[in-house]
Amino acid sequence: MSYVDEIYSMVVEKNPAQPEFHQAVKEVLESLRVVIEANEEAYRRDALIERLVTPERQIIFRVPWVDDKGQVQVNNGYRVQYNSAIGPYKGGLRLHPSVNLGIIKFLGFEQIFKNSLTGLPIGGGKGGSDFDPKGKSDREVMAFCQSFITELYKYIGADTDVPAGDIGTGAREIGYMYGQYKRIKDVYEGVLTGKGLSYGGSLARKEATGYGLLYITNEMLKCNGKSLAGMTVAVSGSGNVAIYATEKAQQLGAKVVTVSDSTGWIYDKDGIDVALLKEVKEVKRARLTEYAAARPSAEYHEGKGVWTVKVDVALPCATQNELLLDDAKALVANGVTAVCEGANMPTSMEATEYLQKNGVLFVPGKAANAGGVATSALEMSQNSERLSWTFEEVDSKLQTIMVNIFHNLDNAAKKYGMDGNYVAGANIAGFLKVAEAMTAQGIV
Ligand code: NDP
Ligand code: 2IT
Repeated sequence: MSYVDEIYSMVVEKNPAQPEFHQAVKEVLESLRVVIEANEEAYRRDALIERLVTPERQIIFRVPWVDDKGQVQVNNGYRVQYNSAIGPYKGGLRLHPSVNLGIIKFLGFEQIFKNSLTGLPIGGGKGGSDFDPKGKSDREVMAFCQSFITELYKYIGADTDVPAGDIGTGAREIGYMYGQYKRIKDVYEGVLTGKGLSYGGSLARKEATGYGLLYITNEMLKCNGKSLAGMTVAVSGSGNVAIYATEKAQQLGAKVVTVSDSTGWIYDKDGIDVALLKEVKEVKRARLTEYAAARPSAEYHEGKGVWTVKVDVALPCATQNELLLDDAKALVANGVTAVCEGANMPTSMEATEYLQKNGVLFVPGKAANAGGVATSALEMSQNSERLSWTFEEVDSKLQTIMVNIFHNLDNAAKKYGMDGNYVAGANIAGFLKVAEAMTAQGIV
């Protein structure tokens, strides 16, 4: 059996019932096969790939909190500190009922390569809880966040591990967590990113993931002789990533005709009204039915369906495995040009392969959504120097980073004989830097 196949079998055997984690490892290892086989002897001797797929540390803890009725609730908390070869652990905290160890490990594993691709000194980590902020009062969310940090504070720090937002964790949650960390540790440090602007947050962090997705999409289309201006776009999700992807796509001259949430989706033939979407989702924390009720040009549909709409570009920005083989077939049948992932692993492997085989330009999440964590690293820099940069400064650095990421993965794909395969390019380029740092630092 080849080294790659051995490692994949070991991962499946040692980590049962974690299908998303297996999927993430499989996708990366398949891309790395050519690199690993060329260095097999040294990597085997150093067990480099075994170390790469095994988290440095996994923390699982109880999170008790009291709801508004006086009832004690108990959730599970997680932080997987995956790889610190190139910097302190960095990655978001997901608050969603579907969270379990396998989900956090898949996200943490992806984060290693994503963070490497940014070119900034950040290692990979991820955390979260099966707590569902939806439908909870602000006081309940605060009670949960304070209890979560009362345990997690022991393991994080500005130079150790710097969590941030992800699904269900936005400015409100980061604020409550930051306050509790400061109260316990009595230090004012950049231990979390995505903070509010009045207490150390960075301008443009809120917009960064969605904007970054469009910067890389735009560059990729340009390098393939196409232009985003005038194109029609389908976005899924209606959270942080989806909202700012929609905003930037429209600023760049495209028309976004869909958004979705976990109950339904919108088709808006006139293009999504971003101000209204922000009002419904960011201010009222309401469902998309409210968007449809306020917008005559919008149709609301229950369930899934954004990938059935005829578009030039598809941007999955909700969650993992939301774009499956049948969705890929529908997109191809409708003549889609590009699919770029705003979410983490939204496209299944079968769907990705189908899109690539049918000539669709495909940029994977670990490259396409890296603008969020890259801007988090810029927030860390500002906190360290105790200064705040302007929106334009941060946004211009973000643009440069996203353009560089595209050229890095494009060049890596070409160098290894897989021209245009941006999945392979992203995995290889992300891996090589981490592997070199791990090798240089000895067996740790
Ligand atoms: P939000 O919580 O702001 O929004 C998530 C959106 O996706 C909501 O519209 C939500 O609908 C929908 N969604 C979530 N889970 C499901 C599900 N199981 N089925 C259907 N719809 C679902 O999260 P973000 O926008 O921050 O994150 C979206 C994706 O982007 C995630 O994959 C995240 O890991 C990734 N990402 C986020 C970054 C960031 O900076 N925030 C950076 C890089 C990647 P509903 O409200 O109904 O649940
Ligand atoms: O998946 C991700 O990259 C994020 N949720 C952002 C992580 C961060 O540290 O900003």
